[in-house]
Amino acid sequence: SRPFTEVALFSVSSYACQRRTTLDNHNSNLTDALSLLAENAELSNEDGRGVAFRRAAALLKALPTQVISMSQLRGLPCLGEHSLRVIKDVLENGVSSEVESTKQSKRYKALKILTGIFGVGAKTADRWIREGIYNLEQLRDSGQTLNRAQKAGLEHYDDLNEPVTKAEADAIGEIVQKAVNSVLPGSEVALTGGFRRGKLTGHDVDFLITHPEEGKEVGLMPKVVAWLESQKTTRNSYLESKDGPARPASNMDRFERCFSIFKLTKRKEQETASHKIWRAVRVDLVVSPISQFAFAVLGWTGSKLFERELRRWAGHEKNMSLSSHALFDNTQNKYLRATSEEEIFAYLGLEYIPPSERNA
Ligand code: DGT
Ligand code: MG
Repeated sequence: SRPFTEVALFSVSSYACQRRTTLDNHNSNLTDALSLLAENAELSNEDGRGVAFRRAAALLKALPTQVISMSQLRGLPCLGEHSLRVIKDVLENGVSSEVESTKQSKRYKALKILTGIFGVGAKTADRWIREGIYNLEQLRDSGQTLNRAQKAGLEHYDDLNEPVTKAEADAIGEIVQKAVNSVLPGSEVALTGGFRRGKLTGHDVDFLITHPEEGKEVGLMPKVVAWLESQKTTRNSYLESKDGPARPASNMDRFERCFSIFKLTKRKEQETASHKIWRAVRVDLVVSPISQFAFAVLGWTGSKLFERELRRWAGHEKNMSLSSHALFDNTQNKYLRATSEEEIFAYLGLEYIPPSERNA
């Protein structure tokens, strides 16, 4: 038996999709530090470093208790040299010097501010910084040409950087349901993204739309958007802006997708001194044919790292290719059909992980 002074050692699977990661995180002091460095790497187009920090943070999120000593981490996967250095710093000094200096850096501050604009990604922000633009005032004064999404992003900057609550997500869900039912009765709307995982706030609200009859969903998105826009004259909540390219369309995404901004009417008690009776909220709409729906639900529920790990597991461990559309078995050279997330996990040889435990 071990001496009682020894701290518990953890045993953790190496892929995040093999683990159950709930929202209660016993190591937020460590995961906040690593997440900030991940974010900084991603904003600097250093994706490899970003993923390494994200994996390390995800591993710590899955631990059942708080880490108090480096010795507890011995033998654990996903913790690279750099991440271990950051963890050690936080455990010994309360903060990581690298995190502190990143937070203070002019470049990080500018990247945060500029990418906080709807429609502005790391590349655009980087270009602006090189042109001497570090904040919104300098951007406004610079005379830079902004696309439609970016103009809306700048106009509604404060609203869009205010976290969306679950109550707001539900209110928007009702509007989307109404829009979809009006233009194509029988259509179904599913809440995806962070709110499906049980998060209480989010940076946007994600919905997936389908119809039980294959093919009926074709051309649905423009109709939904037109319906939402037609509500502009009423006091109800409506769509303000759409289309992008808010994020570059990856070749994985062949769905009809619409990044949009909703004007959500505030309830009486939420009205502020400014007497603004609505607030802007980001809403991400995706349409999927019913035959791909299970893959789409799985692919859009997240977290982003959980998704990435599922695809890595499929490729490296199962010789399969997983996307938000399908699962292809390279060994059998065929697509594997599924009508539920449970079936997809089973094909992948993984224990089923419910959405609330995909918060890697
Ligand atoms: P949030 O909104 O900050 O609270 O967090 P999430 O988890 O809702 O993240 P979000 O809204 O960026 O994306 C929702 C999920 O959709 C995300 O967990 C993974 C997936 N996703 C996001 N962007 C893409 C994309 O470009 N392609 C694919 N296939 N999936 C994406
Ligand atoms: Mg989201």
